[in-house]
Amino acid sequence: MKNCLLVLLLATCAQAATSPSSLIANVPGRTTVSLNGAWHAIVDPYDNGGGSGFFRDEKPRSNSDRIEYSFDLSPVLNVPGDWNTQREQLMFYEGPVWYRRQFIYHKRPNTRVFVYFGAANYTSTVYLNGEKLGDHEGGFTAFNFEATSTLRDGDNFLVVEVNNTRRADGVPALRTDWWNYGGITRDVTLIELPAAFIQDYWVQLAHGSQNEVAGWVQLDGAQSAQQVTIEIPEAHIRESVTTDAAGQANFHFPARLDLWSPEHPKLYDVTVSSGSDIVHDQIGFRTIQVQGANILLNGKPVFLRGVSMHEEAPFREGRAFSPEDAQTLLGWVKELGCNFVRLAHYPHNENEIRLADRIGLLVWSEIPVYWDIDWQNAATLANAQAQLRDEFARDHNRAAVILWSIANETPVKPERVQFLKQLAQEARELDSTRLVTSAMDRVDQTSVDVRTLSDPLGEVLDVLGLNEYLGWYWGRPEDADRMQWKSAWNKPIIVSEFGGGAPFGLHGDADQRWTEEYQDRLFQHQLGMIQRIPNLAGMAPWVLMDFRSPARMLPGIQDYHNRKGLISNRGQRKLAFYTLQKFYKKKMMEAGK
Ligand code: GCB
Repeated sequence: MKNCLLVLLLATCAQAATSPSSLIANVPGRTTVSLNGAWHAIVDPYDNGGGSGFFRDEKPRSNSDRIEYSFDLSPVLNVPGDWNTQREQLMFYEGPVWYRRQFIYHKRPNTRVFVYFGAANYTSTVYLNGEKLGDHEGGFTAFNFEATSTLRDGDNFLVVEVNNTRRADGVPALRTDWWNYGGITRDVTLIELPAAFIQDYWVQLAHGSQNEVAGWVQLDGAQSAQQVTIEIPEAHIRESVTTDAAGQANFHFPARLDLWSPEHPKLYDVTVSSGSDIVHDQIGFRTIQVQGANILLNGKPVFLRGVSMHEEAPFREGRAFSPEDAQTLLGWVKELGCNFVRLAHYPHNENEIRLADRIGLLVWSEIPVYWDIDWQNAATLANAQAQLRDEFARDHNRAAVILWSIANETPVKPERVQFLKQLAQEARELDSTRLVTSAMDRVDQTSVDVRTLSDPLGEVLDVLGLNEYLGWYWGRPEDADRMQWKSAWNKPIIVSEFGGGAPFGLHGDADQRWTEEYQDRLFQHQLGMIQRIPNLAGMAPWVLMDFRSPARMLPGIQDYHNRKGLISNRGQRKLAFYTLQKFYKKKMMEAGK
């Protein structure tokens, strides 16, 4: 109850807040020019390119000129795409790569142009026609820079230095259990906009209400107050508001809407217009709240039948990036009988989130505050906060997203709680309408067969994520039959990870590690135990599909892959896939879904 009140208070503040990021709502329907495709790329392990001015893309003007690089003579890398899986020598490469793309652009009057990157891992410096547009840090969030005055009519060239060197002060820091894929991993687009345009908007149900819509619109470049119109034709809604001096307008109006849910993923066409700018989006409306140990979707308790997944490409190696990748991965999630997916451990690409909206999957979205990071470093905190803001900026209109996860398996120590408290606060200031969570793995051994979740971070979360690997990293699978769980808080618990590794096709006894039989046995005992966890509101076992990891070296078994997938990276379902599927089908029947 106390929580609800707090959330309600914050709700009022958040709904009056302006857009927190300069990210442009890159919605379908905007006029865009794709810069995807082949980019010439120079691999620069000693980082010579900055000093040598690679961003100028110079060519020798005479026979005696000394220019010690050439984009024209360098091989190409495909964008979007990680570099690691495009060239064998780059599989383990960590360092700078310089990308160059030439393109022809015809300038248009009264048009502003932004260059938009879906993501590039980990730092990026962007230059257009030899001039720097800006820098970005963070491997999984979108960013854009204005290019209007730097663009030329005719030939242009864009140079991007992308560097995936791991950093002790980075987010994530030096150690992860996933591949450090480098490169421009998501789409690159030029977005054309009028002089004054709709930078961002938030259209959603007012906090705690199922029949009022509330939100804001943020204009960029407006010289005076402007009228903004929000339309939801199917619901007979047409509302106009006027922006203030900062180009912002809040709105609040009654609405009768068919609510979005996994069983009924209803999306409405929503139009926001102002002056000559208009955006078309498809938006679902639903509420998500916590009441005691329950998660309520549209006011009713929901059990989250989920699975965790990485953004790893099915059937080929590397980062997933295409709508087809998303279809395959989320298709498997559906096939398992899930209504929920944990997109670990960083913001996934927008294709996945939009598809989840369309097919009805509730989403746990996470920033890569993973294991140990530089908790006492103010710049690291600022970086994590910026990643959270950028994640929110891109996805806040998506009904599918219900949980912001601020961290995964972070060590219990005071400076970490301090850091994460500030992130939780940031998440709530940005968005009071969703729930804040984190996956935690530190539990107390209360007695031989009792474990208690008492990580002090639990205090600041709405929903507790529990990563427990009973039967894999500790104990035997059968120990689950006796194990009891307690929690220091009366809050919903999601078992956010458990699992065990088995390469597809390795068969043997059920007590032989690495066999599909062992993995399956582990799942069978886990599923019995999990249902006895008090306050259980959902689960997301580890993991949908095998994925690459530099930390998994065992030859013949892992070969640099984490094999805890229920499906191999060639799409083969393992025994445990069917066990989980059967369990979820039963849960669905019980819930009458
Ligand atoms: C975890 C981590 C996840 C790892 C997994 C494992 O607890 O959250 O990133 O990949 O365990 O397989 O050990």
